[in-house]
Amino acid sequence: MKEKILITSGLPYANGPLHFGHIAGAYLPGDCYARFQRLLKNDVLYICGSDEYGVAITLSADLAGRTPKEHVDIFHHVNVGLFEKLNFSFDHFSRTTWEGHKQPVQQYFTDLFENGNIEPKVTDQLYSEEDGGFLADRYVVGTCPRCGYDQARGDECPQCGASYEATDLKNPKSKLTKAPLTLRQTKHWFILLDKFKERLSQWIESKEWKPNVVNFIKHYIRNLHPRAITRDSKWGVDIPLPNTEGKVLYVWFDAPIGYISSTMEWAQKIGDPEKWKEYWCDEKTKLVQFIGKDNIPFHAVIFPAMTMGQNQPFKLVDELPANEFYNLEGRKFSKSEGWYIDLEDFFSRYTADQIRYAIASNAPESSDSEFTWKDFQLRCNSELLGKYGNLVNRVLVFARNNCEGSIPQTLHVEEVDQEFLEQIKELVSQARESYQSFRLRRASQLIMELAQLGNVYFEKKSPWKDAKLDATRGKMETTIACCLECLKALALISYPIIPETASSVWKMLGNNESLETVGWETVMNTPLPTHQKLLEPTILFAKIEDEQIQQELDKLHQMSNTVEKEVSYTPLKQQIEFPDFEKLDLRVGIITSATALPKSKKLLQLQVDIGIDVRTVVSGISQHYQPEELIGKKVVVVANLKPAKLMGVESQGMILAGADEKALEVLSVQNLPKGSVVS
Ligand code: B3M
Ligand code: ZN
Repeated sequence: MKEKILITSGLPYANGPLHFGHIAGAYLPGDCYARFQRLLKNDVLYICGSDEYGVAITLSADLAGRTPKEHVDIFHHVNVGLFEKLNFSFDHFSRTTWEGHKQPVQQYFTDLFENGNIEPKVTDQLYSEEDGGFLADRYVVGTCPRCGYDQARGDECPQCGASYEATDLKNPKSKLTKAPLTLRQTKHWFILLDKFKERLSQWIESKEWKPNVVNFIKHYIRNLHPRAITRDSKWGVDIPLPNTEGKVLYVWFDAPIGYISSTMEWAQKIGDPEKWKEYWCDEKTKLVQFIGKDNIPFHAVIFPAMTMGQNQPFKLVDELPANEFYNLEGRKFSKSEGWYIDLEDFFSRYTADQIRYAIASNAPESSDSEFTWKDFQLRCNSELLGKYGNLVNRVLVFARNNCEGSIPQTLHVEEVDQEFLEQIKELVSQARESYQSFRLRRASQLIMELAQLGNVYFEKKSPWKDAKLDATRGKMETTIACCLECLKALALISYPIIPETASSVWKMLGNNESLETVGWETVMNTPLPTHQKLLEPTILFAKIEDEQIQQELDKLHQMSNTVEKEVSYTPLKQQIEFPDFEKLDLRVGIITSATALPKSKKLLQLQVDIGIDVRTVVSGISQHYQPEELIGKKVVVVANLKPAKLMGVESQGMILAGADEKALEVLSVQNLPKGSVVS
């Protein structure tokens, strides 16, 4: 029976270029799954689109000096371009700024509102005269209520990590205009999520999702409370209520409905405008949503609650394969920190299949994983080229030279051949299982196991020996026919991950119809037709040299080093007169002893010889220096500072040091003798 499968991948924000980290999370697994299900001849619809509203977008548009629309136009096209380069097979890729998106979004709101699941509430929010409105958290900076850091963000402090409401900040200011902010009352609408606790808990019980996903959701459901679904902004879907100017629906309210509106746009595009309902409004549809783990609450709880509380018979998600994070060489991908791969550059040297395979074989399925250039090289050279490419090439070249370039007969099937054919079938069925259960890593392994099986069989049967004598020709032909069966299976099971390569192997075997047209069952149950003409084999993968990988690594480190790090400098103190400065008596002194002060984490007790006398100085540097490394060091001492008691010890001066948040360095001189005056 044909299954109806609606597949979605999380809608990417049109707010910047996607990178391989995103691709590994929500996209490549979705595309491989869609391709696999099409091979099974299921009724597949694969939907995605750009997520184009929200404050994150207006803020980056403002910073870039563009209107939000100009901004999303740019990144929508950039991301569509990337998906094309990676051979993605979406049936439709829409945008939430599409005209038709509004209607279902407003319908959700109206239904929820009329059903008593949405209520307004008046709250105090930060308002800016100068910016002409209320400011969302991301637009606010101020002084951290916990540590006093004066560049704290609207929702959290980068210095001490505190998280709070923007209204808790001291001296809140607009990030853009620096204007001071005041509190004003504003009305917002809240979805009463707590009303759905019971239904959500029951619904989640029936799901056999990954344990970490299910546990996370159960915990999340216990703590549900009303959540604001409107914002003070002009960029978003209008609230379908009177007197709501200057307010729009929150991006996480409209975005998931983008899956539905994208399907509606698809139906219009194919000239059958009602057809979207066959997917969204049919209990028999299987809805599979691919996302990154940070999107779990919205897909597993909030959107399902929204759907439960409105009036259309829309599907709830059936499978939620949420992936962990995928990093780059031990760090998060970050364009602003120069830690990324330039994709234009990447695709000028490597192919979509190479990166698709590298990501799939190391996908962040049960824990975070990462892209490293070394791993990429290894996967491409020893697996794709060394195992897969090698088998395809040696078999096809041999068949051209020895079997008149067509598929030979299998007249001499012996036990080893029979066994080989059985093993092929077994690996193919395991691969099918793996794809079905969203395990791309395992599927990638199986592809290579199958290629290796073929290579070992070819070696073992040594058809080049049998080709020499007429008596053994039949045996050689059987060997090659079996090898070609192996290539056929290899093309089939590798198609979801490396579709371009798989399709060309399939064609080289002389097939005209595409793999998807023929389908998994038929491919496996029908032997390749005897005498079918083989095509000339072409090179599938190029070797990646060590120097190339070294260059990639050098480039990455260079980019990250040249990025100017964002630093906030301590403000300058008030100006002083020269006589004020002259009062200081600074001397070069040699540290003659250094010991830790008991009970103090920071202080060291030093003896410093400044020529005139030897004095005790207590200095707060023990977290940065071992006592031994200080002995003999020539430092600069403030020699006329009034003595002060620190932890019970009289300190007769101070040594100069420079410091930032992390590092501290004592100022020292090289050649001057002790007692020298510093001025
Ligand atoms: N754009 C978040 C993200 O890219 C968001 C997903 C929306 S799915 C409806 O992580
Ligand atoms: Zn702080």
